[in-house]
Amino acid sequence: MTKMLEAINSPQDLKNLPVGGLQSLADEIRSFILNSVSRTGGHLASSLGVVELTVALHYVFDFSRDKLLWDVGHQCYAHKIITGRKDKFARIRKPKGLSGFPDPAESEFDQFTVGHAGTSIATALGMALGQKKNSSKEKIVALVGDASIVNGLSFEALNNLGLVDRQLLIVLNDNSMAIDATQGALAKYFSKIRLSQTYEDLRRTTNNILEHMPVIGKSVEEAIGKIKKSIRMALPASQMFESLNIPYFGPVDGHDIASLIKLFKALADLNHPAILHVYTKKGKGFVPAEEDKPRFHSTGPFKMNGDSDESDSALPKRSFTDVFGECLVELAKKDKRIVAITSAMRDGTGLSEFSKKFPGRFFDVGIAESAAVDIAAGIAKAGLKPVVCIYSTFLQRSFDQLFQEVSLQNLPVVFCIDRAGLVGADGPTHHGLMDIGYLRMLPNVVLAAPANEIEMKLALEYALTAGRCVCIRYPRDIVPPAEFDRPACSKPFRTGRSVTVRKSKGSSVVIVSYGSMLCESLKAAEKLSDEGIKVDVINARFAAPIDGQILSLLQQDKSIIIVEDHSVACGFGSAVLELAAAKTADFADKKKNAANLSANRIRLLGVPARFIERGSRAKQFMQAGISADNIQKAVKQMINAAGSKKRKSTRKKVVTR
Ligand SMILES: Cc1ncc(C[n+]2csc(CCOP(=O)(O)OP(=O)(O)O)c2C)c(N)n1
Repeated sequence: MTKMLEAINSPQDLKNLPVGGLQSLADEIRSFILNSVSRTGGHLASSLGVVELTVALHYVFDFSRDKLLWDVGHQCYAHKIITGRKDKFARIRKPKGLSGFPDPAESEFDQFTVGHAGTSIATALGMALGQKKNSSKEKIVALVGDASIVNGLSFEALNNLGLVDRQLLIVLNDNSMAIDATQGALAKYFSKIRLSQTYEDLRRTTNNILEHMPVIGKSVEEAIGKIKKSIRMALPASQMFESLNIPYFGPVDGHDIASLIKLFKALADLNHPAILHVYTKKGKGFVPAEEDKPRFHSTGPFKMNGDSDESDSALPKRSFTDVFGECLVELAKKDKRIVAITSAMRDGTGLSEFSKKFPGRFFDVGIAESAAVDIAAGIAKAGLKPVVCIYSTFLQRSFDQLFQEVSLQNLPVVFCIDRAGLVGADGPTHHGLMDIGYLRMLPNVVLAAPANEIEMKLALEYALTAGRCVCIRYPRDIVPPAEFDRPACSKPFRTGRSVTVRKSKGSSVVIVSYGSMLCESLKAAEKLSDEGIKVDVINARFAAPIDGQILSLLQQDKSIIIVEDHSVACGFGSAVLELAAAKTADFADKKKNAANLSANRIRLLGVPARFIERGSRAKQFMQAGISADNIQKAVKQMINAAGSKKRKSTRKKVVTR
């Protein structure tokens, strides 16, 4: 670590430095982030871009009292370093280590655990309203990127800023990038302004703002009027925000610490919400990241020349996402009606190739998950075949659209739900553990999950010919190695039909696996077989509708262990239990013997109702209790329980006799 940074253990240490020394500190912070992330991986480019902004914010405000709200929060590394967490960077995004996002459990300087875009302005507004009621004077700052400010939630909050008549500063960090280039009309509007601005213009704007800043007795409106008059151009960005009655200042240079400090000092005293528009460069200071921003948005370990440095990079790794992307391209070649829609996650959802091959059939709608679903509904209504590619955790944003515009209309929209299940290093904000829950209650919606590469292809083929809404969920993971392929997995997908992948004569327990848990289930079955315990394994394939065959197992006197990479509550297993309960009632009505359908012969292995910390997926499986070892243990417990029940009932019989 370099000299200046060594002495920074809290924002107070930074405040003791002269303004003239802060750029050197920023440079040290930047190389600290770079070195550290090159070893651990993490969100790099956005964090490198906001170093000067972060230093200036901490110099002016006192965030042990004042409130700083980060949007998404992936760009908060400099903030973590300044707020006393630099020694923990070696374990960022690792178990028991630092979160890659803000986390109030980690530091008093963090307000909300975040990771989803568009929340900072609304939560800042809420805090401002609360502070106003409490008559407290803490300053509030929201830092939001140009891609996140166009999210609907941000706009709903901007539309309501008039609710508060006190200080609330929104710093719009404009780097003209989301993960890829920012999409949409506003992005074009911002970029037009950006292109028209020279470095000189930015400096002149800064000076003008400072010169005309409202002093006591002068209103914000008066000041803005003067600023506009004295600046050569007519500040078009201001028109948009001022139409919402939000005083707008900028654009200014987001890497000029001394100017930023002066601006923050001036704006901190306004008694009205305001926006400061700053330009920054994503990836600043690391040429490979400046040149390939999407690749360094979130990266694994890398070398200083930008090459990837994964220790096992020699192994060919194909993820479910890769297979999906390839397969969609193949199907789209044959069927011109297929179009793909994503919400600012083209690369993440595997659509890069599709977007290049079929630019006219690819729509990146920006961070606008709800709109993406309704756009897809409209496209389906027009007779095309929309494939919506969104991460499970972000699709949560679209529940009402899934209900009204898709399910209720019974429209054939295909949802490819990536990052379904435990996600590894991003942790609780990004786990996709609720999609089965919020989708399986919707009528007209089929839920499917492939277990491996071949099934990924078959599931997509099925979905695109089913003529109805099909949701396919798959994890952030590589596809299981070929040794886990089973012949039954090559059978085409048929609505609500499972496949039996392992059958052993004399088995009393069946593992019913949903989606990618097949691999863990088969590993468990192998281990049990080594111990002389026979189990069957069923690959359920569908969570809605559920294969009636699964219930018939209970009538065959078998115990069932259901395994899923999803929350136990409202998941696939609970769907089976609901069905078992309904069937029991049904059989009772028809006076059939329903004794064997009892729920105590079913055991659910899924993610419990607590937040699973970041770490590798393998570790998270163990924590959640869904690893091969957990499955093996559960089978043995079930066999023992069944054995002791049998022994008890035999003893009873002996006594009665
Ligand atoms: C609701 C939601 N959708 C998608 C994402 C994935 N995501 C993380 S960061 C990011 C880009 C954010 O861009 P911007 O706000 O401009 O910040 P920058 O990275 O440019 O600093 C996206 C799309 C997310 N976090 N939340």
